[in-house]
Amino acid sequence: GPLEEVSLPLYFGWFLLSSIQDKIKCTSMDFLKTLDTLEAFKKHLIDFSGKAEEVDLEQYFQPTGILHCTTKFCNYGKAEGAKEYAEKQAVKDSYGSIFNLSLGALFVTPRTFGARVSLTEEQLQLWPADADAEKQVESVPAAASLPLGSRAHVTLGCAEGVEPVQTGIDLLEILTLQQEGQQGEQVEEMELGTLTYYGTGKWLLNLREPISAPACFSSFYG
Ligand code: ACK
Repeated sequence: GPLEEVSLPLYFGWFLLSSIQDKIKCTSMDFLKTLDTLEAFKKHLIDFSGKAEEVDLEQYFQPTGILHCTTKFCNYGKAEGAKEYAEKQAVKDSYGSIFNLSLGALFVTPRTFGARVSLTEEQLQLWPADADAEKQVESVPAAASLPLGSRAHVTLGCAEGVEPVQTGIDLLEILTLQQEGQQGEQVEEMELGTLTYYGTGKWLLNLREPISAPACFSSFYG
């Protein structure tokens, strides 16, 4: 019936607890502020904004709501595999439980700003079985050969007119370059970690100390 049809959420995921949300927002804003001032960043500004003019990254990326790591985008049941995912035993068992997510890197592209999440074996149980299909992003064909869970991320901000779904795609692009053996250009040792440039506006900061983020596995209806 119609009730069943609306009983599936927009997405399932881990929702960061509010104390850690504040910490991550501070850390990520500090990072943007620093990135903005680096000569290396200014040198590649044209890739980033299409203009050689300065950008204020803190303004450039707009917040996209509650910080979370999407596991399964269900689109209220319209997405492929949504029902199967919701019925998984691991999903039912873990619903409402707290997990510790490990945020190992921050990344910036002309479109999105995000944090990479490294999932544990236990957390991968909640990663959708059709994630391989999800990795088959048209723009990143090589992403299909990346390990399960590679797309896991927290969206920290999007450029104007960019949808949050882009953040995971941008991450897959960077990981694909790494897997293909592209070392990138190590540009800076920052207090937070090592900053690498992967070309065409793609920046990755490997955090010296991963951020451990407590998060509740739940769903969002909107
Ligand atoms: O930042 P995100 O992970 O990217 O969180 C939001 C959330 O679902 C609500 O929009 C993500 N999202 C949207 N569309 C898709 C999709 N087709 N595949 C995977 N994740 C998606 C978006």
